[in-house]
Amino acid sequence: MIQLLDLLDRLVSSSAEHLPADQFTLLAQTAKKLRQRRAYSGVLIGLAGSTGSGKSSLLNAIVDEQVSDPGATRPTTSRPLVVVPPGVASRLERMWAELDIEDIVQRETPGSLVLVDLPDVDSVAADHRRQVNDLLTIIDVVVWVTDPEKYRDRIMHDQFFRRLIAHEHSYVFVLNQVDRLDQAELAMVTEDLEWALRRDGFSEPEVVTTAADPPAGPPVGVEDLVEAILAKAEAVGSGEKRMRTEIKRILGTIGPSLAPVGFSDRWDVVRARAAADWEREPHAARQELVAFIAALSEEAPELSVSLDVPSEPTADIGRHLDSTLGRALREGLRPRARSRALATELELALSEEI
Ligand SMILES: Nc1nc2c(ncn2[C@@H]2O[C@H](COP(=O)(O)OP(=O)(O)O)[C@@H](O)[C@H]2O)c(=O)[nH]1
Ligand SMILES: [Mg+2]
Repeated sequence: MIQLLDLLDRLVSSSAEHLPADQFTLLAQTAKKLRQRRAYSGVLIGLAGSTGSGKSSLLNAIVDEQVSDPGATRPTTSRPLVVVPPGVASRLERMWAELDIEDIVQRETPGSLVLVDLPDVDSVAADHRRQVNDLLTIIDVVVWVTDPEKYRDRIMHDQFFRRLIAHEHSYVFVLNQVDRLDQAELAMVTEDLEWALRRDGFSEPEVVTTAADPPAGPPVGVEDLVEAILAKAEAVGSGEKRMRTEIKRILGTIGPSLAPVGFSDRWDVVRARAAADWEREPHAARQELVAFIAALSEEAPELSVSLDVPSEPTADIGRHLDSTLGRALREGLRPRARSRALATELELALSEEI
C-alpha cells in the first residue's frame, strides 16, 4: 500500500511538466487524498447542497439525534461538521486538522460510516465554496440534497454537477421536503430533476425522495436513503480496495496523455528524407521537418520545439539534425516517457494479488 502511494507521488512529480492541467490537478488531488485517507480505511459520506435544502435535518434523521443545528439557529452553515463513530475517531483526527474541520461529534452511525455535513454550496463566501470543493475531492460518496424550489438552480448544475460527472458513480441525489408536494407534483419534480441531471451528464442519476423534518409526523424516506448510501459505500469498498480502484481510475484518465508517440522510428524516416532533400530542395526539407514538429506537438502538446536549422548547406546534415532538433524533441518527450514508466509500474503493482 505504501509502495503504491510512493509510486503515485513520483508520478505526480514527473507529470507536472507534461500532463494537461485538468488531468494533472485530478492526479495530484487523488494522490493527496489517498495520503490523507490512509489512516482510515472506511468510507466517507458527505452531505452537500444549498442553504435550507435540509442537509442538517437529514444528518439528524440519519443518526436519529439532533447533532447538527438545523437552519433556524444557523441560517447558513458555514462550517463543516462531522459525525464519527467512536471506534474510528482517533484515526481521523489528523485528517480533520489538515482539512480545517473543527466541529466533530462522536456518535454511532449506520454501517459505522463517517458523515460530513458540508458547508452550504450557495454560500456567498468564496472560502466556503473552496472548502466544499476541497472536501468533495476527499469524500467517497456525496449525498446531494436539494428541495422542490432549488432543484433547478443553475449554479448547482453549472458549478457543481457538470464538473462532478467524472465521479458519477459516487453520487446519491436527494429531493428533500417532499411533504410540500402532492403526488402529481412529486412525480413531475422527480422526473424533472432526473432529466436535468441527465442533461448534466449523469447517465443513471439515482434520486431518493425524503422529508427529513416534516411539520407533522416522523421523517419520511430516511431508511431508503440510508440503504442507498450503504449500497454506494459497499460499491466504493474500503481500505486498500478503494485505494486501488481510485488509482486505476486516475491511470485510466491520464493514460491517453502518456501514450508513446513512436518517436525514434518516425524520426529516422523524417531525418533521412530531409537530409536527402537538403541540397536539392532545402525548402521542401524544411517543410518536412516543420510538418513533423507540428504532428508531434499535436500528439504531445507539452513539446515546445521550433525548427532551428542552418540556412547554409551543411555537410553531414543528418548528424547535425540529430544533435539539434532530434535531441530537443527527444528531451521534450522524456518526462512523458518517465511518467509512462511509472504508470506501468503502478499498473503492475495493482495487478498483483492483495
Ligand atoms: N417542510 C419541511 N421542512 C424541512 C424538511 N427538512 C428540513 N426542513 C426545514 O428546512 C429548514 C432548513 O433545514 P436544514 O436542515 O437546516 O437545511 P440545511 O441548510 O441544508 O442544513 C429548517 O427549518 C428545517 O426544519 C422537510 O423535509 N420538510
Ligand atoms: Mg445545515
